[in-house]
Amino acid sequence: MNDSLAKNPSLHPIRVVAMRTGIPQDLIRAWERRYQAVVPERSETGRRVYTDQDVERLKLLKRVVGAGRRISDVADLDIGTLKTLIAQDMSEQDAAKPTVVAMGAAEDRPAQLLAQSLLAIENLDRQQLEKALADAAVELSAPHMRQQLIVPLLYTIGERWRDGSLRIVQEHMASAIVRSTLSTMMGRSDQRAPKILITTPAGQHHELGALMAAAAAVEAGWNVEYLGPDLPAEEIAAGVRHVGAQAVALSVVYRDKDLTLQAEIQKLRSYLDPDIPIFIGGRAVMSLSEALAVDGAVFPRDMSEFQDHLASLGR
Ligand code: B12
Repeated sequence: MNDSLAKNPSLHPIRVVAMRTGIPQDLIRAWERRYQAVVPERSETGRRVYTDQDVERLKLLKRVVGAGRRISDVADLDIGTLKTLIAQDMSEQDAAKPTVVAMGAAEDRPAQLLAQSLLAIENLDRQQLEKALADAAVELSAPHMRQQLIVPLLYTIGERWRDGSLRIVQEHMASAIVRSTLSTMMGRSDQRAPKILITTPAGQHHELGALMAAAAAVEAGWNVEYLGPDLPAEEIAAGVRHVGAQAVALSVVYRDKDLTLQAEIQKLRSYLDPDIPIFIGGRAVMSLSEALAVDGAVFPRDMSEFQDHLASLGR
């Protein structure tokens, strides 16, 4: 590595900062982008480099935010003031309930953001929905944002669409904004990492699960080739060969009654090298996993199990 990172032991890449502070990389970047909570230097190759002071600052910010304060209120405080705040919060912890109440409020945040998002969708208010999701990206870690906000939001939209209390136009607006939020959350892959190709099989038009899987795979350290939805087996196999992917992940959200899906998965298996695993997830998989079971098909129960598989494969 021919840049300042390798030469200076008191400068750290974002991966190390995330490990030392316990703050996910995307949240560190969001705090920087939106609030300039830390402003890292760039290495000669353009990567963010953080000083020991940045690391300390982030640890302190994490503590004050954990005690219920909003990052927007504290991001520009200096290290001394942050330490004073923490000391005050700690000394008042026994006597006063506010810290506990504030932490409770922080824990309810996904529920508040969900309510705001639904209201914005009801009102067809694009800006409000974008704002709720942007706030969530700053305040929640990426996995929490997906599991505690985006997934419940999509399920609620589905229920309300079915019972007629939301219109298709409202669902479409929400899907479009969630789609672009998830694409942003996916971030950039490490080009040297092992490759995984992610898509949905032919006939499956729901792509948000595939995008969530893509973001999870990037977080697990894989180089993701994301191809959007509705791809025939021949094209998936051509894509795998072209980019040299070592694994494929498919999202299956719609439980269609015809047998297209089963046939597509079987074709894909026959086109791919036998040691390339095919991960299949999505709400329709539970009831279809027997029908879709081909050699090398893996049905992770959730995203973290998917990430565990990727971690052991990538070693
Ligand atoms: C948005 C939406 C649409 C949008 C999709 C837009 C887009 N760009 O993706 C559009 C308008 C295209 C659409 C179309 C249709 N939809 Co629709 N749609 C939805 C809605 C509201 C959200 C879908 C979604 O993204 N869900 C979130 C997903 C990601 O959740 P999930 O599958 O549980 O996934 C979780 C895990 O399983 C995992 N996961 C997902 N994928 C993967 C992959 C891997 C590898 C791993 C490890 C994990 C994993 O991660 C998620 C998080 O935990 C759902 C409601 C719902 N409950 O999902 C209805 C829903 C799925 N749709 C439904 C229907 C009926 C349709 C249509 C038939 C409507 C129509 N008459 O045309 C078509 C079918 C299109 C097709 N052939 O695929 C039904 C499906 C019923 C069924 N039989 O399966 C639902 C459930 C609505 C309902 N309540 O009835 N839809």
